[in-house]
Amino acid sequence: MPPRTRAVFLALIAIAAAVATAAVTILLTSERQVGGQAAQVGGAFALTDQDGKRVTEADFRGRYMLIFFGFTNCPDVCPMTLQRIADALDAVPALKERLTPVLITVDPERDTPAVMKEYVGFFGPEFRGLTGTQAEIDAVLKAYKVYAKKVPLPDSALGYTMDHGGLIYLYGPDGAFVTAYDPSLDVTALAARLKENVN
Ligand SMILES: [Cu+2]
Repeated sequence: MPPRTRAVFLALIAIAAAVATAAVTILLTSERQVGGQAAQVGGAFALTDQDGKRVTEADFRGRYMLIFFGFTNCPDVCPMTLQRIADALDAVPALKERLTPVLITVDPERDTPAVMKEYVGFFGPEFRGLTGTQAEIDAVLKAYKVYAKKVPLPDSALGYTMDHGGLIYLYGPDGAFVTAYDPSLDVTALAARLKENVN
């Protein structure tokens, strides 16, 4: 190889190595960020349950918590998701001994403890419904990185609806984040994932 060709060749190898190193670094960094982000989701809260009792995350220690954020006036996503959670628990009854399904409202203005009690009662006696002051709910939404926004409905008796997002979050008996599920998972898939993650 003439010296000039050889120099170009070596330079190309050096560039390729630098690109590969950069790619690996980016991959490792993004993985670390995803892991770090997951670990930061959730945490402490102080809310009121469907019986009007004050509760914190510590009251759930020793059991898994399956948390979903929604509101009782939701026309579709919330009732459908809660029904799938109820059906998944019915499909694997052993889960009920280890896990408490929890609905945290994104609409504390209308979802009083009494309203929450009636609503979660539709899905099963094991469901807990948590509400609080607007400030308490805002703090929880922020900690769990859940998007929720009031949307006026001028032509409806409801007055407004809530635009909201969020996953179904699983926390372990020690309060640590385990995983999150897509709320659109069907009953079979959700039951299988829960069986895998709850032990
Ligand atoms: Cu909803």
